[in-house]
Amino acid sequence: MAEEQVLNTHNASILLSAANKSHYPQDDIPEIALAGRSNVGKSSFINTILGRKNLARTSSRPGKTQLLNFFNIDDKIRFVDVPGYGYAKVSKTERAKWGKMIEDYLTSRDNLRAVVSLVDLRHEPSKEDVQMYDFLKYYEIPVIVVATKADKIPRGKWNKHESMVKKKLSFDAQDHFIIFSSVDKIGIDQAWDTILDMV
Ligand SMILES: Nc1nc2c(ncn2[C@@H]2O[C@H](COP(=O)(O)OP(=O)(O)OP(=O)(O)O)[C@@H](O)[C@H]2O)c(=O)[nH]1
Ligand SMILES: [Mg+2]
Repeated sequence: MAEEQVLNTHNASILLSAANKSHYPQDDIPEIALAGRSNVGKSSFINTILGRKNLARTSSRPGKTQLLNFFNIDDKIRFVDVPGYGYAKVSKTERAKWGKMIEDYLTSRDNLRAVVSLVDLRHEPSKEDVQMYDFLKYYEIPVIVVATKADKIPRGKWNKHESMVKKKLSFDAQDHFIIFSSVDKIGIDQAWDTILDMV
């Protein structure tokens, strides 16, 4: 998509929640999925770039989002909010179900154009963050790494933290990297430019 103007970002709504393929929307609308550990700020990212307070539900209770939530943006793009990983208090059975749901979606969804992989700019990426990035690279799914919660770090340290995150991920210089904050509204334009380039 060429210009952000072609998309009315105010025209956004939750379309459906799905646990498996049979419930995915059946059309050709491009999708951008959001992945990241529980509580990293995936739902906040969706709300923030759409300028909405609570379209995608956010919570301080991790592990709340259990289904793939499909958001319709002006009938032109969809965001797919994926339940977070790394929440300790989840049973083995639940975790396995989660894994299959995500893997099915990421490896077989023709509509998928890119995954926004969220990490916390404050910390070294977790083992699971690295696994997710490796998984996306293995399947050659375009990745946009969004390092969020930048408001929690002084600007003068952003570069250092960016290098730390990239190093731990063995970041591929061909991928996109965006510093973001839902609190201070940082990185919104860059996120839209990147997303619209990929759909
Ligand atoms: N300071 C700060 N807090 C944030 C930011 N983004 C999200 N949060 C907070 O982090 C918590 C989790 O945010 P969510 O958006 O619900 O996280 P999530 O990744 O959707 O979590 P799950 O749905 O459980 O996987 C909430 O308390 C948010 O207010 C940010 O950029 N800065
Ligand atoms: Mg969420």
